[in-house]
Order: sequence, then C-alpha cells, then structure tokens
Amino acid sequence: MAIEGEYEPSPAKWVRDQVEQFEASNGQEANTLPGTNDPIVVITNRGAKSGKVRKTPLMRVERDGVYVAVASKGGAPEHPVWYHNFVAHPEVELQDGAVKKTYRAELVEGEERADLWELAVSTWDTYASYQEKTDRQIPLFKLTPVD
Ligand code: F42
Repeated sequence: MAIEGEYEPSPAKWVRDQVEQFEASNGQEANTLPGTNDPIVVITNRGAKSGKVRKTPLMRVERDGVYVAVASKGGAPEHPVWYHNFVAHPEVELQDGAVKKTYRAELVEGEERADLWELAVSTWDTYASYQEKTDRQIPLFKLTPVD
C-alpha cells in the first residue's frame, strides 16, 4: 500500500538533495553514496509522532529480495529518528533503482541479527567502524516484501 500524506524532506541538505535527485531520475542518478560507487536505496516511512511522510536513503544491503536497514547514523550515540518511525509504522516502501515495493520492517536479534550484520559489513565495511565508535548496538531491520 502506498504511503501517502504530507511529505517532510530531511533537514539535512545532502540527504534532501540525494532523495530529490534520486526520485527525479527514477533512481537512475544519485543512487550511490555521494563520492563513491556504493549503491543506496531510498525508504519512505511514516513519522512516529508527526505522521508525516519521510524519505530516508540508506546503503543497499540485500540478499534474495530481502533488504537490511542498518540504523548506524554514522556511529552516533543515539539511534536515528527513522528507527522510531520503523518501529511505530513497520510498513515502508523501498525504492532500489527504478523498482519501488512495499516491505514490512522487523527488528532482528540473536543469530538472525548476527547473520544480517555479517551481510551488512561484507556489503559496506564502514558499518564495522561505526559500531566501534558507539556503545549502543546498531539496530538492524529486516525488510521483507509484502505481496
Ligand atoms: N544512515 C544510516 O543510519 N544508515 C545508512 O546506511 C545510511 C546511508 C546513507 C546513504 C546516503 C545518504 O544520503 C544518507 C545515508 N544515511 C544513512 C543517512 C540517513 O538517510 C539519515 O539521514 C540518518 O540516518 C539520520 O536519520 P534521522 O531520521 O535521525 O534524520 C534526521 C536528520 C531527520 O530527518 N530528523 C528529522 C528532524 O526534523 O529532525 C526528524 C524526522 C522524523 O522522522 N521525525 C518523526 C516524526 O514523527 O515525523 C519523529 C519520530 C520520533 O518518534 O522521534
């Protein structure tokens, strides 16, 4: 189901610009982390408190059609705000290139988390240094397609 309502762009300019260029080109431009060849996806989510539509670019971590959203926020001491949005409203939309689908986001723990963390770090090894920078355990959401 499409996530509709008032769209509130990110207050961070580089993030806002990335989403704007990604969407304007149907995912053909601005589809990597700026200055790198590392692919990103854009996840539309709903604000936990405001109910507004938010769009969050994240690194593309994928296996067999399942994606992983890594709440790293550059190794900051606190979770990114979108973490709370995903918990409150687990139905999200993920755009990978030109393809946009609905997914259910679920926090993973234990062995499943360990497996998906390995996938995340083998996809983008900077996540490992972000984990070293912070005392919190970086949360991982598994995103499974909703038919
Ligand atoms: N961040 C990651 O954590 N992991 C990644 O892999 C990642 C990759 C990435 C690639 C490209 C790129 O452009 C950005 C990338 N980022 C990555 C950064 C990511 O897109 C986010 O900007 C970052 O994680 C910070 O997330 P944030 O949700 O804390 O964003 C802040 C800047 C933000 O938008 N804050 C809003 C604000 O107005 O201050 C709040 C937005 C919001 O959702 N508010 C909620 C609401 O109800 O509307 C309140 C929710 C609540 O309950 O508190």
